[in-house]
Amino acid sequence: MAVDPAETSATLLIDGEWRSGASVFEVVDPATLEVIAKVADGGPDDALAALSAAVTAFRTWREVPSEERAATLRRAADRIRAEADRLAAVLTAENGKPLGESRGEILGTARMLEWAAEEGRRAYGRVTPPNAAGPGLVMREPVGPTLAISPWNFPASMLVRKLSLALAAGCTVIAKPAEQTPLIATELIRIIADAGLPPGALQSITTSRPAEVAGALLADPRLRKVTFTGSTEVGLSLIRSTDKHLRRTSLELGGHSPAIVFDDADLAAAAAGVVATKFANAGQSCISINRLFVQRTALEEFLPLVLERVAELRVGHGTTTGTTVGPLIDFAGLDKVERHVADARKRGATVLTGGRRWEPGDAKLAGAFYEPTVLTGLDDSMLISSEETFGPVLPIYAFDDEDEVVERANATDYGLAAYVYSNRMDRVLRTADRLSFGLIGVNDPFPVRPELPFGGIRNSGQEREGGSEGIDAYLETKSVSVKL
Ligand code: TXE
Repeated sequence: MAVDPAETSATLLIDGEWRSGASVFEVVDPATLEVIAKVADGGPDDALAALSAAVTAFRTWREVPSEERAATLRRAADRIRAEADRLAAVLTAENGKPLGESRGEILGTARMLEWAAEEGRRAYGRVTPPNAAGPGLVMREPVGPTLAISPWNFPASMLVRKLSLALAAGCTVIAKPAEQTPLIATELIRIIADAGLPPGALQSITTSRPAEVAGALLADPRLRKVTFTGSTEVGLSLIRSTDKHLRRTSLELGGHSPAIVFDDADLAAAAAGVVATKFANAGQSCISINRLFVQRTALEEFLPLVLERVAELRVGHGTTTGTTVGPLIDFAGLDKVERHVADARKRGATVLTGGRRWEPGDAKLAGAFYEPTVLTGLDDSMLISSEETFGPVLPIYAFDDEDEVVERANATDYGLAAYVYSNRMDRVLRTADRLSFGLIGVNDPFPVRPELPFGGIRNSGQEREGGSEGIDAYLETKSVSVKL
């Protein structure tokens, strides 16, 4: 997709004004490595100007009735739906995922905005039974100016999840989109800001220097909240940044999701489900399956079903009709995938399909493509068994009984998503109870809905996005004791 650089260089939204930076950085199509745009490279001074505007805007935005805040978010949702095709094309151009996935992600942001609008109106407090002197009130108030740092893998949904809930709660937001995918973030921020936000309520700093920009904001106690989706390493550094000034911190980090297929499951549906989860976004998802446990008694029947589904996948440019697996975001991502597969091979794993870079047969497709890969013969000591691969590789492990598989599935430092395939209610309920993860999909490849809290435990994060817990992440609780 050709994007006119002149149109995209003013991508800093500060105090209601779109500004250019002192310099620009390039955005590439990860499938072809062609430069598709140049965007403003914001720095610490831009970020601090945005923070001052966010502090001022907070005084007024928090006083706007929740009904009006909700109406603004709903207007943005309508606009996003009306422009879904155009927005999907922008997302695919800089992220590489197939257009259908991009469209689904864009439509999901509209649903999230509507959910946040509704939840903002339900940010109730409570009244306690009076004591001898009078009642007690529990009041909720917005946390304050918030920094929202979002990643490139779901650059639309991860961004909107954060800013919709924050704005609905009455917070003001400075968005810091990932450097690989600033275009879709800028488009969405423009739509949401234009839906009726006052200057400074929503701002955006595109930058190629995330540590510097975030560092300037995090050093300033006026920033009251940071919400982050990305690597566990950066997430931990954000926690450390609160050692001088405590501030609310929501983290959505890496994952290492197990999926368990019991022998009583509908095996064809389970095969379709695990392949859908695994290869969505070329495996670059925090809820992607990293370990697929199949009951030994079902393995012989199940493996061909999985391989059939994998054979149907089509690697290519995200805009080509029929593509189901796009490129990895960059060659650093590809290196990690190759390292994991090489280590598994060296230690005795078998490659059932894939296991190498994809050869496009088209010189224009110079990006980091990898063939959809299925591995067996794995053991729990391999790199792939404990580190997040973030690529199109499905490792399959055999297990014998429920107690064993639950213990192995839980043996990870991460705790975001887990999947169970079974038609036995007792198994489903017992396993869902015993799996120690923030989200569990039961016969469901995508256990993500605005109504359900999304987030992980252990090194996968803290706080939740979505559900009624989602708005709590942007509210403080205040107790008022009344003496009449
Ligand atoms: O993440 P980073 P990367 C995992 C996944 C992936 C690995 C590395 O395993 O392979 O992390 O990906 C911003 N202060 N996930 O390098 O660097 C950055 O600009 C403040 C899981 O892309 O964490 C971007 O906006 N911000 C994941 C965001 O952090 C900083 C999504 C994510 O980038 C910063 C992405 C700093 N010092 C990666 N350094 C998920 N949970 O879905 C970078 N950033």
